[in-house]
Amino acid sequence: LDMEFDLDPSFINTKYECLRPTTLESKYNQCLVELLEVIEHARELNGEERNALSYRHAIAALKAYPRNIESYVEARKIIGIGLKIGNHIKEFLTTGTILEAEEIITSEKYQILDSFSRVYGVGYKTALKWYQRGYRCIRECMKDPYLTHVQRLGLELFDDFQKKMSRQDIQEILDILDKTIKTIYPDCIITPVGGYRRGKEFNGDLDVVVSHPQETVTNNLLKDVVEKLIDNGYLKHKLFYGQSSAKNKKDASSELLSSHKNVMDNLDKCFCAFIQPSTQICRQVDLIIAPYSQYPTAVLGWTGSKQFERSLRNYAKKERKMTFASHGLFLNVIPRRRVCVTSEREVFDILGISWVEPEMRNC
Ligand code: DCP
Ligand code: MG
Repeated sequence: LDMEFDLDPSFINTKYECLRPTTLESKYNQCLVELLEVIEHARELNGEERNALSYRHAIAALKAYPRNIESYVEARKIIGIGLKIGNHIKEFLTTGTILEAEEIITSEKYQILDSFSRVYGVGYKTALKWYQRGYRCIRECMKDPYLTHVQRLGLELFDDFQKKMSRQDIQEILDILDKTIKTIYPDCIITPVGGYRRGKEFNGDLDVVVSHPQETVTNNLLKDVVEKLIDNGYLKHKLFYGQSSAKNKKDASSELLSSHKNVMDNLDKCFCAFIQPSTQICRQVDLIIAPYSQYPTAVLGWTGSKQFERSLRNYAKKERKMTFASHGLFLNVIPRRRVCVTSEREVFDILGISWVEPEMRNC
């Protein structure tokens, strides 16, 4: 009851992260957040997805909380912080740490599963399988006789993909993409999204939405762009190429798509291993093609964060009876009806959500 009065009004206590502006790092409860992130990740590696999800909600709420949490009672007033996580916070407030998180960090099994799961195209299931086969490092996994093509590539590119890109590294790649794409289609619109657009200093990959004012041009855009990038020697491997619609969900690419990007749109895309000329490091570049009419939702859907996108989809569905996806906004009537949008802002307006700057979508 007292909460509403003595808190910064920019903090909204809600279960929907998309209603709440969140910066990259919490000024306040960062240490607590980092410990809870360890437990969340351990749950994820253990296949306890629902449990992991409840940690993610709590973590997001703590990141957005505008002051240091000082008591258990205060913590429990926050939506998303229940008994379990409340108790972790109590322990943190009295001992300065969370024993379970400390134990996870030092556990050898966790460290190994964590590194396996960071291999491109590998989710917790494959990571666990490799662990159970007795492999303890990336080099040992490479000898596995059952590797898929993408897993082998992921293992070979592991060291390069682990290296983060500075904003300058990303600018270099964006300049190349811009020049290459515009020699074929001068009017293309090339928009960096993902963590880069949210202002992250260092990024593991670069996500780019490519569109063109002429709707029909996008039909062949992916093929033409990818061919050109190969011809020019930039694109070394295609990690995923095509459309990832619901019907592909059960095929071989399903773990790849659910581990790397849980993409639920049917936009053309190519996940590339891209040689950065100045460093000769292989970088992960994800190209997403959007027809002009889907460009606003593609940019919104690929800017993230993952938690922001998840909450946006849930908000649309539960509060507005709509479906939000990167390929469009729909009314959930029978038959489903597309709502035309011409800008990212318009999507917020239609959903009845206040505009959130990309830099504030870091939940
Ligand atoms: N995305 C999503 N749901 C997922 C995965 C991705 O909505 N399960 C969207 C939002 C992400 C964007 O795609 O921000 C790009 O995905 P990345 O995995 O590249 O995530 P980020 O760019 O946010 O972080 P980073 O690349 O630094 O890991
Ligand atoms: Mg990214």
